[in-house]
Amino acid sequence: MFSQAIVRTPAPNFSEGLTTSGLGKPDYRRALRQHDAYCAALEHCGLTVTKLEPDGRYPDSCFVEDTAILTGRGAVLTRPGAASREGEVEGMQSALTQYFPSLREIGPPGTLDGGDVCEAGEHFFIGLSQRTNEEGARQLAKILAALGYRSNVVDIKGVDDILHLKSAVAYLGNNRLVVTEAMAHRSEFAGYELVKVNSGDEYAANSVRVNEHVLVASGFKSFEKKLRRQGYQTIALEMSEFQKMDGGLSCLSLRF
Ligand code: CIR
Repeated sequence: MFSQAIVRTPAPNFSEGLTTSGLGKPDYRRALRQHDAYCAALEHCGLTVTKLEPDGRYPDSCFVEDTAILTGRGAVLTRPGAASREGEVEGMQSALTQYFPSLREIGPPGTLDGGDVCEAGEHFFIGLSQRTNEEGARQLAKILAALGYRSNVVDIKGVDDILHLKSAVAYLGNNRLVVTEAMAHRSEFAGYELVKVNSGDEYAANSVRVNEHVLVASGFKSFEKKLRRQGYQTIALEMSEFQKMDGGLSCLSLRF
């Protein structure tokens, strides 16, 4: 069960962040409204939400998930793979120390984005991507092992159109993973029950289980129905302005 979330309000220069989506420039006012609705949904799921101030030095800083890995046994500060995002970690460090007094960290030449790390109970999948390199993954695996967790890497560098592992994989609990078609046949996920998103609906894969609910991006009715048929209570959230910046639901918060 999660009881807390940390988010950072998008800064007015949010549209100057990194993106490959080709979906156009996000509307700042609408992004703020979508962010408010996201925070309200987390509160509805029972979490206390800490909202950090917008930080215009880093236009991508609302995507807080990339700056840290939080586990039940300790936390790790990342070293984001995009140079423009490296400085975001410092701000997260000060927000996290009250909850996690001894923070571990990923050091150079390792790089790792939190979006590449998918927790599945006692196991962690670590994506190797354009942002997370082998050294970053190796350092994280070592830290996780010291905390008593298992992990393995999932190389996604050859998978088209995904920024991070969690763009295509989400853990629902009870040995169940949401996956896109591209990930459904990967040997790393054999042994899990797979909930597939339809081809064309890939953006829906980045869903987030939060206590009794699953947050899903709005506009993917058939995926939402599939989750409901499996007994999940879903909350659909408008994400259009974050999608334009390559962001999904999970990246907007750190949950613990
Ligand atoms: C970036 O390219 O870093 C941001 N514009 C989007 C980061 C999304 N983060 C995530 O999916 N964990």
